[in-house]
Amino acid sequence: MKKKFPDNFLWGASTSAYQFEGGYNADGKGMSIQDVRTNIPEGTSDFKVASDHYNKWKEDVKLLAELGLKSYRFSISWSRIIPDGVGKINEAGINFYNDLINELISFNITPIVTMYHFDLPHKLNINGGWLNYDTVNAFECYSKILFENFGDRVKYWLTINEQNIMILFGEIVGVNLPDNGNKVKSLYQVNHHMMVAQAKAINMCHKIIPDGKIGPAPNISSVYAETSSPIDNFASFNMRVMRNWFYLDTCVFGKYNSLVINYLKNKNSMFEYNDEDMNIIKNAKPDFIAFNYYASATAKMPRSDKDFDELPDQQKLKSVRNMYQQIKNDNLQKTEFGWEIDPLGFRNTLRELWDRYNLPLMITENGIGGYDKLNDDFKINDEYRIDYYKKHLEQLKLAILEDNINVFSYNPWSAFDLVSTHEGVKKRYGFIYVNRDEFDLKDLKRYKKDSFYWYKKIIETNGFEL
Ligand code: BGP
Repeated sequence: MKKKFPDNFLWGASTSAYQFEGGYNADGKGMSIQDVRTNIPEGTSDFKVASDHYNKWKEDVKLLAELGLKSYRFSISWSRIIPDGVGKINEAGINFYNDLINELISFNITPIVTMYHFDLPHKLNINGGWLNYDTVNAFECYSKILFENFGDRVKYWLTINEQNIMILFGEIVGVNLPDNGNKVKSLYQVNHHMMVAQAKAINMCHKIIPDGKIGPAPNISSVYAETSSPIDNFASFNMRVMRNWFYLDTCVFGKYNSLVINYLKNKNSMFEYNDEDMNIIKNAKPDFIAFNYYASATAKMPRSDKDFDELPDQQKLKSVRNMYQQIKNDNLQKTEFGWEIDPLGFRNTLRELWDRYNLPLMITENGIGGYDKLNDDFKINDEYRIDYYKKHLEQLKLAILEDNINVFSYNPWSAFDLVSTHEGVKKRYGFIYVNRDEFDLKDLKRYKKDSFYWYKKIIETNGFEL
């Protein structure tokens, strides 16, 4: 393990606009679906102020520079740039991101920009959201504006964050996808529209930014079978395809995975598409695959219809009748919030991705949420986070140095504490603590956690010191 990561490896960290910026209605910003969200779980904060990065961006970048980051992955809020999703541009929004990008570059931090992270402009949503093909065209216009305004300095672009999670569990992350009566068909129709939108953005990026690189950013997990019985292996294969490969195959190979298409046809839920869409998808070539990894997944096959029917709602949400049931893995430790921890699963996932697609890989999220506490001496002891990162980075190192996988950037979630998608401010992920509680905004001051100093050292030694 006493080796370095490759030269020029982009050590980074991540955030997303609606979870971090606040300023939800500042300077002409339009509402996004996250700003008007009604399904915020009781006892958790909304996203209106978040970590107030909109006002503190300059001091925040300074902290990122002190951490030693080589890259910073953040998202642009579509409704800050175009308040209604289409039409009028909000110059103040353009200025905000110009300032942020310039500041990052002045510290030699490479910006990695997510174009869309769960925050569709509300106006577009009212008009049918992603079920309406107009949103595809709106995304294309939005992407053109991004590339024209920021493409001279931003060379790494991510299209849509966790498209697969939005399709599979959209409600949890605050994305209520429209339903035309046949829910499964509507979901896959939305997915198809996102696929076309993504492909158009890829093509546009290559046209406008000749040295620009762009890729998808799904959440990818290796999937284990609960037992070695053939039927559970069958289920884990189904889950792997439905959760992971369906999304990436479309983007990389330019065609839909036939297992999922057969499933949809058998359910009379096949979405609509035409040759023109498929040509656009086929011609768009991503330059890399970015992905978020938190833990592996485990699947079994319910032994009967009755078994499936009797599953608790939460479990049903994560399962697909006659295909798979996602279950807990007793071999794995859990975080304070019950998420599984599987560092070797990280390497497994990297190996599977590399084996299947052979494209350069970037990690856009990986991390652990916990209840961090600001002590009287203003220190935050998050040893458990250091342990999580250490074990994952060891596996990443092996994947790069032993498996020879081309991974060029690691951007853990998250740089700063921010509002979790559905578990509030109390679930903290950052290297940098933000002093606010769920409903008490306090002074929003930033404090460096123990993990900050640890990660800084890792970056300084280019991974040698793991
Ligand atoms: C991913 C999202 C992030 C982030 C993270 C942690 O799904 O891309 O936006 O929040 O997971 O999830 P959570 O906030 O639900 O703990």
